[in-house]
Amino acid sequence: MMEYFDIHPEIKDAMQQLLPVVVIESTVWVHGLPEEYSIPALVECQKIIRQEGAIPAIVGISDGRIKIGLGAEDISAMIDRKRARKVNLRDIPQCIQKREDGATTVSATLFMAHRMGLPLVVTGGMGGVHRQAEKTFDISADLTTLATTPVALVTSGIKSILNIPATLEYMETAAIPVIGYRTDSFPTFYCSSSNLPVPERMDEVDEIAGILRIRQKIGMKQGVLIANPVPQEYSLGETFLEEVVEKSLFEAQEMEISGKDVTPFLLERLHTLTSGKTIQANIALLKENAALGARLAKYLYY
Ligand code: PSU
Ligand code: MN
Repeated sequence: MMEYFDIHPEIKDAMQQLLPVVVIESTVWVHGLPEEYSIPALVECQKIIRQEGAIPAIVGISDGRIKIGLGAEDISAMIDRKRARKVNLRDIPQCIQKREDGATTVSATLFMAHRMGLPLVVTGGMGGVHRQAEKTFDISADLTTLATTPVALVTSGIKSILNIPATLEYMETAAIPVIGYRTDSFPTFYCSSSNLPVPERMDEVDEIAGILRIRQKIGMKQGVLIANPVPQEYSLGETFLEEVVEKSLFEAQEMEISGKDVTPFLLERLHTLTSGKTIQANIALLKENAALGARLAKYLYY
């Protein structure tokens, strides 16, 4: 298996010494944020993780090699080469075979973390059941992968562009536990709250870590979603957000955007329609998730 992996020496060392490692996906930096924001935000997130006493491991595919522990300069180079595809779980082998660059989504990153024996992944907001999924069948592989991969995922809930109640139902069916960190209501990425309750609320990191440990010991195979709301001061108003989401969804339909292009398109439209407010929220929540991920990783061992 290691034939296709390049593991950064720092990560190798950390794993040998059982130091806390926080795995970070790469699609958000390459396709989810404009470059002028993404690289500084990534540098900031890495710094936060280190300050909290853990080691950041960005995962992606470069020239057909699976990389565990990319640097911000590698992501920047990947953006400049402009050929990084968005790699879902199913795309990994093809990306390797064609020696392409690939930015890994949550689904691909969960898989890689699990193969490495690393217990925790951080993102902004994971994918879910899309609105109108009953017609389009658009359900993110993030969900199906989390249902079958025992890794903890720190996210700010799911994106407001999705069908949130349907995604919560899906997670109940798939036996994915959803833990609200210091929140009673399920956060929806740009919004710190929704009218939907979280199935579990936990206020302390060691309590969450305890649950992860029990799950590992009794051999549960699902991942765990840890929902960490965007900080209040960056949270967008629900009505305003709904308005711009509806508008972007309409545009996507008109332009016949489908498949993996849907999410990046909608994020980009929202960034424009909110004059950058969603970018600020996105960056703020990524930093929060990096910090929480690092604090949590310190309680976990491989
Ligand atoms: N969170 C963000 N920005 C993003 C994403 C998440 O803040 O760009 C990406 C993640 O990589 C996630 C992907 O896995 O969107 C989901 O895409 P889709 O809906 O096509 O499965
Ligand atoms: Mn999709």
